Amino acid sequence: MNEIEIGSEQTCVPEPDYTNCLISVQNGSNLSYDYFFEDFILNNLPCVVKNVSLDWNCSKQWVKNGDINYEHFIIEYGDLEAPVANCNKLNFNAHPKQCMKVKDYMSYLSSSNKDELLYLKDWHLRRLKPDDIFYEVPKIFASDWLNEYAQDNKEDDFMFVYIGPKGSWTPLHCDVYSSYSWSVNIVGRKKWIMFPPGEENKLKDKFGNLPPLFDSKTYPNVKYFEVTQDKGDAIFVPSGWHHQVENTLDTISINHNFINGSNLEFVWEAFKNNLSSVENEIKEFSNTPCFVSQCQRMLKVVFGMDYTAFIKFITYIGEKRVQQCHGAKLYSFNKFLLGINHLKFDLHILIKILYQIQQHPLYQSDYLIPDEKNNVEDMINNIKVLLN
Ligand SMILES: O=C(O)CCC(=O)C(=O)O
Repeated sequence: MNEIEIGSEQTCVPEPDYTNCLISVQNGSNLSYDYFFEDFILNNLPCVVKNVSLDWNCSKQWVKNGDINYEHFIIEYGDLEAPVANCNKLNFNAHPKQCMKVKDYMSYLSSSNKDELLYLKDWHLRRLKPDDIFYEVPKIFASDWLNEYAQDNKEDDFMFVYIGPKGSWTPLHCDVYSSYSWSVNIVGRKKWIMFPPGEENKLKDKFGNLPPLFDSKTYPNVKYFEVTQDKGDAIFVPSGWHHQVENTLDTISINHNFINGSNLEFVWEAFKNNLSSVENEIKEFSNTPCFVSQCQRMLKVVFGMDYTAFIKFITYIGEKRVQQCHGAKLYSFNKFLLGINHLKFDLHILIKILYQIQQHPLYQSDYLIPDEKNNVEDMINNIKVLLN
C-alpha cells in the first residue's frame, strides 16, 4: 500500500505570497509527500523535481541512444490517431490542430524536413492503451481529484503525452479550470517561462488580450522565471501561473492537469469570474427566460465546465472522502490511499466551497433541480458530522 498523508492537521490553504518566491529544485528520489504538499502544493509555488521517471517503462522503451525511439512508436502505436498542432500558425493565440496517425507523425519527426513545425500534444495515450503501463503517477502528485473523477466515471481525463521537435512551442496560457499541472520529460529538454499570478496583467493589450509569446525586451518590468526542464525532471506548475513552453531539443513529456483540496478555491474563483464574464457579454438578454441556461452553455465552452458539472464533480469527491473516512479502502491511480489527515483536509475544503455554492445567486435561482440541491445539502450534513 502507498499511503499518502499530510503530517499536520491542515484545515485550510494559506494566503499565497509570491513576493520573494524562487523556483526550487528538489530531488525526487528522497522527496516526501508531506514536505512537497506543504511547501509547494499548498503554497501554490512552482518546483522542479529531478529523477522522477528513471524506472518508468517509457524511459526505456521510448528512448534509443538518447533520442526518440521512432520504431517503437510506429510498431506499438502507429495506427492510433493523435492531435497535432501547427506551431507556424496561430488562431486566437492557439496553434490550429489536426489529427494524424502516429506512424505518419513519426516519419515527419524522423525526417530532416521541418518546414512545418508540428507538435503532437494532448494525446490521451493512457486512455487509448489502458494495459500499457508506460509510466507511474509520482506519489507527490497523487492527490488528483480531476483524474480520479474522470477515471471512476469513465469521463474525459487530463493525462496527456506531448511529442515535439526542437523549436516547437506552446503559447502563453493559464491551465484549464485554473488547475495545477505537472509535466515530466522522458527525453529532451524544455524551456519554461512562468509568471506569478497577477504579472500576466502587465502583458495584456488594451482589449485584455495576452501576447502569444512573451519577450522580456518588450516587457522590462514584468516578474518572470525561466526554467530548464531536462530529461527525467518533473515540473510542478501551480494554479493561475501563466506559462509558455519551448522544446529546445526533440522532446517527449507526460503531462497531467489536476485539482485537489489545495487549489479548489482557485478553481471556484475562476469559475465565478468566467461566469461573470459570460453574463456580462450577453447582459442585454438578462431579462429573458433562457438567460441563465444560455450563460451556462457559454460557460461550458469558455471554461470547460458548467455549474451542474462543477457540483457533480465536488459532491462525487465529497461522497468518496466520507466513505473513506468510514474505512472504505478506495485507491487513486490503483495504488494510493489517503491518510486520515488528508481525508479531513479534503473535507474541510469541500464544505467551505459547498457553503459558498449555497450563497451564490445561481443556487437561489431555479436552475438546479431539487435532487441536485439535496445532494449539496446532504453532503454538507455528512461532512459536518465527520468534522465535529
Ligand atoms: O509542454 C508543453 O508544450 C506545454 C505544457 C503545458 O503548458 C502544461 O503542462 O501546462
